[in-house]
Amino acid sequence: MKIDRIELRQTKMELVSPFETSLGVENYEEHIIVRVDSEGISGWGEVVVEPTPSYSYETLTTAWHILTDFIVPSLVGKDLPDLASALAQFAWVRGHFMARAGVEAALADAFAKSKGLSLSKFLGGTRTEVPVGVSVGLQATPARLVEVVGEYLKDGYKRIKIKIAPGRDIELVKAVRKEYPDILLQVDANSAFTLADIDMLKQFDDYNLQLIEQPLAYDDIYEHSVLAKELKTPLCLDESISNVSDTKAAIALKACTIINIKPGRVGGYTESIKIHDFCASVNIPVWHGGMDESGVGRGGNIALASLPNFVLPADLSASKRYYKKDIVEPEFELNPNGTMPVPTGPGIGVAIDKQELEKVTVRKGSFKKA
Ligand code: OSB
Ligand code: MG
Repeated sequence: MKIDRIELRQTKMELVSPFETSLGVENYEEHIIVRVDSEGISGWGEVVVEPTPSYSYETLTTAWHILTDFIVPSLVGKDLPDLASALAQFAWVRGHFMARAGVEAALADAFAKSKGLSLSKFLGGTRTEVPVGVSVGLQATPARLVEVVGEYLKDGYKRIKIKIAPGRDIELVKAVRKEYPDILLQVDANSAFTLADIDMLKQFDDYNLQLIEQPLAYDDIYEHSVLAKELKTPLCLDESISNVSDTKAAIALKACTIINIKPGRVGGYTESIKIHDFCASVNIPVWHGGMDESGVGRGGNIALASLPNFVLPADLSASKRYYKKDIVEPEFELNPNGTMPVPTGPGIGVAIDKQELEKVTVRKGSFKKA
């Protein structure tokens, strides 16, 4: 496929409600939408950066720089037979996983469309629907959290993840469990604790949690292995895992028994599938995380989450859980059984709402071979 043009759009979309985590509060999501035009086909991807280097070191500015100065010039004008040969053009770029993943997503969408395949089939997916849950931010009070959880359960979500932070931790779990003793429940700390918090963390063992996500430092594996020995609740790593090598280290050290996969965090679908396959080979379940994507990223994520070892419910909720109006058509909606349907049309399987995309665009660049 000849890469005729690449377009980048920095977008700003207002969340339906502020999303607070131990990292801070977000009112908007600001991402970069990538469009790859090739021989009459457009492939779409999403760079899931945030404005600040908090969850990851990448920011909107670093991603724009890496994309426009290195990755995009390595592709435009080239005739590339397959996804692997396209990725090889910028494999020399170290790190900058979100920037790379957004471009891989757009390329994969274009290659899948050129073969008339859904992205799910193109990536090796086997499911027709994906079990999903919802990630619930910190709320003003435990009572308000219980109310918000109740609303999501009413919407049909079968698994609830709550964000925790120092001083807003075990009390939140107690409050939710009191009202909902039997739901699938898990917590995510986004690296807010240290081993000094071990006595508090041990208390989670009394509340039948599916897992505790990333309690300790974002770049740590060893201390998680120390903590894991002390807890009955399974540990899951998010921020600490950037590639399949980290995955092997974490599993060998028994730092976790579950892995959260986000293509943006690990540099794309190809690395995600390596992690998925390795985990399957050693009986470690994985689940698909989320970065509050628009429908562009969500479509790709759902396709990836249709691979067989994504067994725990994903952080891939309906469009309306995040945005008043999504930038794809149709928007993503929950099935009555609490799953998300895997689109069967070519590529990500949803159309881009060009008018809505234009409305949320704050910066645009179009790149062709000079
Ligand atoms: O830690 O999983 C996380 C969103 C932004 C950054 C980090 C995380 C999250 C979420 C949201 O939990 C998951 C979603 O997209 O619903
Ligand atoms: Mg997380």
